[in-house]
Amino acid sequence: MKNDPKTSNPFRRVTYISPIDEIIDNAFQQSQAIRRTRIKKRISREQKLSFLEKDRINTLTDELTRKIDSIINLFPWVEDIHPFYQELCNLVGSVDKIKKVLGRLKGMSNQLREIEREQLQKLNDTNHPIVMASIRKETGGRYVSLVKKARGDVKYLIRIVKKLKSVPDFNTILPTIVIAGAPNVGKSSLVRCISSGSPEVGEYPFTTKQIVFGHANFGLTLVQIVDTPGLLDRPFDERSLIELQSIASIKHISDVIVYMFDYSKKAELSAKEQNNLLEDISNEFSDNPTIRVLNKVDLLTDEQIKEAKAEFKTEYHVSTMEGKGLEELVEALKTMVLTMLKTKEKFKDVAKLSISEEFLLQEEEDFSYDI
Ligand SMILES: Nc1nc2c(ncn2[C@@H]2O[C@H](COP(=O)(O)OP(=O)(O)O)[C@@H](O)[C@H]2O)c(=O)[nH]1
Ligand SMILES: [Mg+2]
Repeated sequence: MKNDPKTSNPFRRVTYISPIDEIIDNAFQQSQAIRRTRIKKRISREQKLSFLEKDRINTLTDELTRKIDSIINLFPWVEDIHPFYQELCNLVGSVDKIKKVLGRLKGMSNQLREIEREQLQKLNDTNHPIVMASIRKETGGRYVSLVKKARGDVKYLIRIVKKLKSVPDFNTILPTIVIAGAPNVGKSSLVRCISSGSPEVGEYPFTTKQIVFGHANFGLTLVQIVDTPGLLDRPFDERSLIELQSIASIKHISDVIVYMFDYSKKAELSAKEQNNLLEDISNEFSDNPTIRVLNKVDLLTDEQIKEAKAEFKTEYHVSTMEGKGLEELVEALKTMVLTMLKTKEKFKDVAKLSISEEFLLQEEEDFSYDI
């Protein structure tokens, strides 16, 4: 499931897009490397030269169109990708422009073939060696002036892929737990603590901070857990349009929000600011249930934990540093996710998640979370 381009980051499969100048240089090198006609028959010198020039033109055209077509084929079909990844495209560029650019490249590839037909026809009409060489040179000239026009377009695609490749491989159909809270509350630490394997470190295209992204095995399904540095950690009214758009993109994949509080002396935001931020997030993610977690209890006295509980109305009290309270939190998350599997529209296609039908048909009463 992880490598299915329909559910994972579609930009990861784009291996390499050659810049236009590299495509041109390679094509000319290949074409110029042909020194002798590959036709062995006993034919006149003029005919041999004519075959040689044809070979060179063919090679040049093939190399150019092959490379340009490979860009078109390698690039994800933006209309088909998940809205989450479409929004990311619109953050670093625009889906409309990508479509236009790919359309222009397709047109260019066809034009090269047309020019080739014309020029080969001209070659057939002469048996003068100097004219033949000049037809081949003219073909190269026409190709270069045409293909160079795509320099900016290809650079644009390279830029998009570069930015979107570093986004973690979010699976768009797995249940997703998003960790929010002020800077330094312990979001990344929590992802590390509750992930089964070693989490991936990546970037959203719109933040310079690293995000930590992991998976946890909840028995009947894998879930993905992701933190949100620089996004869900400040009051919303201080945000730029791009940040708001970024937050909107996360809404496409999030199912549960874990909001973390810090009541220790190290807290970056005051208690009031942390509560305000939670309010902003709850409003924005109104479709997602929120679990309130107090972290860093190792730094607090019992009295302070009580105060924090009253201040933040927290349900779980943990220390990611000492591993305290995490089992209870994970159990609560499991319960929430498993209930969602049964009820949420997003998960109705059970086959994709490899959850047994039997499980989904069970009555709520004999539902066992002990998995
Ligand atoms: N004492 C204590 N420190 C913690 C705990 N959890 C995280 N930290 C520390 O808080 C800092 C920020 O943690 P991090 O996970 O990077 O926070 P993020 O910015 O929300 O992702 C790091 O220095 C962690 O070691 C905890 O439970 N107790
Ligand atoms: Mg972090």
